[in-house]
Amino acid sequence: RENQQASKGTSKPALGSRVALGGMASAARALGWGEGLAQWRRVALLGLPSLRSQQPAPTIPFYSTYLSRKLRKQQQHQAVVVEKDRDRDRDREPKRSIKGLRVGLIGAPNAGKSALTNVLLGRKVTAVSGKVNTTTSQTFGVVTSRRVAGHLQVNESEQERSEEKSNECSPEVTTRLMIFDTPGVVDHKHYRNMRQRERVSDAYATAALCDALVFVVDAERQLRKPDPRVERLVVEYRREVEGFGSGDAGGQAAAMPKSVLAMNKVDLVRGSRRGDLLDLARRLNDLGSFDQIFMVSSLKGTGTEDLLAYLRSVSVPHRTEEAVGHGGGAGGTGWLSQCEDEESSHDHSSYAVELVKEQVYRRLNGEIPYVLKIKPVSTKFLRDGSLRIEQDLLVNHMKKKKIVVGRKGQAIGQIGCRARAELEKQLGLKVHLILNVKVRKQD
Ligand SMILES: Nc1nc2c(ncn2[C@@H]2O[C@H](COP(=O)(O)OP(=O)(O)OP(=O)(O)O)[C@@H](O)[C@H]2O)c(=O)[nH]1
Ligand SMILES: [Mg+2]
Repeated sequence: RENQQASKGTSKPALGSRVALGGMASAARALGWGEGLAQWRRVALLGLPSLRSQQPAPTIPFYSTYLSRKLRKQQQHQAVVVEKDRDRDRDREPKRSIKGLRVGLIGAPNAGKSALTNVLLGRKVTAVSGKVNTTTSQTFGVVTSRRVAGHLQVNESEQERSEEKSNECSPEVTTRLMIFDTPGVVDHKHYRNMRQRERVSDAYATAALCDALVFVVDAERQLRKPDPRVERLVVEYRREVEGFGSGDAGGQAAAMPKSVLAMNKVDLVRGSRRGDLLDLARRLNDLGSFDQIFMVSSLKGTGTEDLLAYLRSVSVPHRTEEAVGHGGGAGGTGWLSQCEDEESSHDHSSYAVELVKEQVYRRLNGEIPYVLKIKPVSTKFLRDGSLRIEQDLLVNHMKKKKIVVGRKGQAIGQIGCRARAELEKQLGLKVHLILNVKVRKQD
């Protein structure tokens, strides 16, 4: 096509060879040689790749020497121009640096790890409920912030990011925090069953891959009725994490991870009891020797900004974004490229499961939330842009099915309504959520 354009005299001289041939073709047409020369031009074109790769031009005696010399000259000239352009762009681009940190939230069941994860991420990624062991496997989310000329922007969209790039010459630092929520941990003596053992292993194994650990404690509970099991965990969790080792050879996680104590639920501590928080902090620090201690409320969002600022400040620097894209190199920060692609461990389908699960834990009592399995059936976008999600809620007995459905379908109706509302809020689209309650076949 370019040759045809060239012969019409409309194309830009991108490749010297093509212009030369196009010129020959139009000259031939002017002389009335027509088809014969067009044919010959096709033969010449077939020889071009070898000219481009600077091999000696084959077979076509008439102008091959002239052509290859001319081509080579033009190619050299173009290479110089491209190199100059690249240098100029590099000088003009703002100095960019990228930092990252994998943060594992760890602690006893119900301490508020999931609630704190969601607050740090600024969106709901993991289920929160008042029941213990709501989280059964690790979940992560990524929070990206950029500091451009001293201004902090958190989780900005791609569009904003590219607009910002035109703001040249301002130094910018991108920080990605990959925040992992983990199942609640208990010490070995308190394993109730194999599933709990697996959950605890999952939590420690995740923590072992992190560069910083946030040990979350329910401060109000610990003040009201100090729990010796939690104190034991504070003493032992580091050893447990080290026991799982780091699979990231040569990575940052091979170094001792930073450890932070987050005293959560401080909003529940009122009046004179607030002074006791300092004593509790001192006592826990004696047991766990933390790098920093923060008093936070995941419910009200207080103190969480300070925690985020600290995590950003201890993030591991990386040279350039290019290096991140190539697996991280010696810094062991290859995981940062995963962060670029994935904002969280969920796709739409698993995210819907998480939000339905949250409502199941909130609405149903006893053993039902623990025996109920949620199985995604289908997730698809409809023509009007809305999302249709269908899930099966499987229980192991007819009686339990009746409880999940509720009188006149009230229970399942409420679960569905609330989960759908939360999904719509979080995803920003219309959602049709279909929940089927079924008795699963006994294995
Ligand atoms: N008042 C108050 N309640 C909180 C706070 N953080 C969490 N909660 C509540 O504590 C309960 C447990 O919170 P989760 O975030 O699910 O606790 P978790 O540590 O993830 O629990 P597991 O997943 O079971 O290990 C929920 O009812 C939360 O609403 C807080 O800062 N203040
Ligand atoms: Mg949880």
